[in-house]
Amino acid sequence: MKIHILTLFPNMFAGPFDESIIKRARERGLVSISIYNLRHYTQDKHHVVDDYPYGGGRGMVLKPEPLFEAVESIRGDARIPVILLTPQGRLFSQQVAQELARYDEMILICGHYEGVDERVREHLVDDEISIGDYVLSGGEIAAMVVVDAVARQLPGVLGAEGAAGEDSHALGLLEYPQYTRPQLFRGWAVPEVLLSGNHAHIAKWRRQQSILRTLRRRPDLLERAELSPEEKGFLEEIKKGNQAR
Ligand code: 6GU
Repeated sequence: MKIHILTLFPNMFAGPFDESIIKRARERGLVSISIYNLRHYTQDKHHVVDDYPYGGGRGMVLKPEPLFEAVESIRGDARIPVILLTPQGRLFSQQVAQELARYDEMILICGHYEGVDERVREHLVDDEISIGDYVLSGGEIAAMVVVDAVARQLPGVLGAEGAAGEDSHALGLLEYPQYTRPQLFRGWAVPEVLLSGNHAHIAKWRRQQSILRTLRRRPDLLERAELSPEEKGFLEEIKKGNQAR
């Protein structure tokens, strides 16, 4: 997959894509990430990218020309989806990450200031994404979040770390508790079942822990989770127990 990122702050991207899983994916040619400085797509002497809002009000608005110039120079005649990162976008999730992972190529625009000229939304952008209900100083960190979550979905990106299909949220449940050595740390023991060597017992315990944890922390997720009849029974039992207490 080819990802193009348009930003006023290209230096912000030094680092996150140069470590760990994304670094390896880039080195192996599974994903390519190109960063473009919007200021390079201005035509005026002072490389102005923003201006005052018509009608007055606070803040500055990103001008349409550099954004159109940049997108058109990247895509030429090709049809590449253009996604604006903005707190007004649809909420990003594991499902949206899976959806974007199906593209061969995409262009991400990092919004800034009080926003972008509405004509960019209407005539250039195909999709708008927000990573959560809070306001960031710009779309850059959101773009990094989207790129990381999408790249993990691409075939071959996760090696020894396992498959993205097993990631928490992909299954609609939170991850079960993990332990490593030592078996006893400051008097706190690792649950006996994990030492048993009985893989069926371990798998069942982990599923139950995932269900418990999801019920306690994110009951909203349980509605989408696929549970076996036995697991539904388990869930009903703990719900009953909770009511009794
Ligand atoms: Cl995509 N941009 C900004 N500026 N703030 C955000 C966001 C995006 N998603 C959540 N908050």
